[in-house]
Amino acid sequence: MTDQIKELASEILEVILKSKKILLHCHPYPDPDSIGSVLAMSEVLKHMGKEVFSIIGDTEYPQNLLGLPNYKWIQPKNFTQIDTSEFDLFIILDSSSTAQITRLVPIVFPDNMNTIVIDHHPTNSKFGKINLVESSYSSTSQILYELFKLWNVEVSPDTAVCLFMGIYADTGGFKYLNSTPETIFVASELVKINPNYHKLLFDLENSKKPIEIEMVGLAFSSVEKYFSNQVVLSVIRYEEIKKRNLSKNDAMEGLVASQLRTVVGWDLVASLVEAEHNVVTVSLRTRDENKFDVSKIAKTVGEKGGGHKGAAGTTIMEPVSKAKATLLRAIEQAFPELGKQ
Ligand SMILES: [Mn+2]
Repeated sequence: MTDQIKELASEILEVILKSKKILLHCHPYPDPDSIGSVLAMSEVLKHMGKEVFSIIGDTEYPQNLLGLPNYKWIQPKNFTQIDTSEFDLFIILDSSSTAQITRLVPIVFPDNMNTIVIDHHPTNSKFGKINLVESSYSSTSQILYELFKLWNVEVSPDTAVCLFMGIYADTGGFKYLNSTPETIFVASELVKINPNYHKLLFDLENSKKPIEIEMVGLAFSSVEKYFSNQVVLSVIRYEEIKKRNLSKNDAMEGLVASQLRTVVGWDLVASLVEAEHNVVTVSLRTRDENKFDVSKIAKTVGEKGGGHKGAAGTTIMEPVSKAKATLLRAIEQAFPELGKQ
């Protein structure tokens, strides 16, 4: 537990206790850490007698997380569809910038609404009134567990399994370097409270739709290699998306960077999907985050980029061939050693 958490825990609790109606949101394409931390925080706040309203945000609720307890608490609304004047507090979880709240409009928080950011992304721009950003933590879920302990909140089985799923997913099942003894200790405490996580993990990893496999196939067949095969890209052009009449959600299934990374020697990989005309979503991964911090690329290229050393993403507003060139230039500039061993 860090000194910062200990210091901010009481300050955050004080603001919560003073608030009546609290807003929570999920970031676009929400993962188990986003959803899990929102559901866990919801339950704890409800227990404190607070009125809580949680919104899914810009994208849909993921099919592979329908087994999470109380998922119906999350309303199918985005930030533009709510009346912010009703809320005195917005607790912003697992989001490194306001673009992770909504990409539909620029965000200005009204004066009546206090804001608390709780996150673990090192690229977090600390845009809240209170900012608890712990970049050494595996997940927002892990931060929440420690906060709840400091608040003397009893973690219920529902809350426990939501936090466990967040930690599990954000550590890649305890495989990433962000998984520490502390992470596994917290996970173990959560599993003691609720040991029934196996079905949820099965559903998380085995809820694919046929279109997802088709998109993966499309991505794999588009692989291009650069810098002596150390850099590998998969590229899906807008024509392919249009031809299939895909939703943006389905198009994003073509982001296969984590699968490209499984190949020995493909040290820095990126997956590009032009889901809308001249809007290219880029997902970056590396096999060696100490050598190739891909969040540096995500931050310098395109818009609204960010993430972690080993896994990051950004959006480039260019036709896909131009976006590819922009990306390769940035990679070469950031890591001139590529292709030269
Ligand atoms: Mn997270």
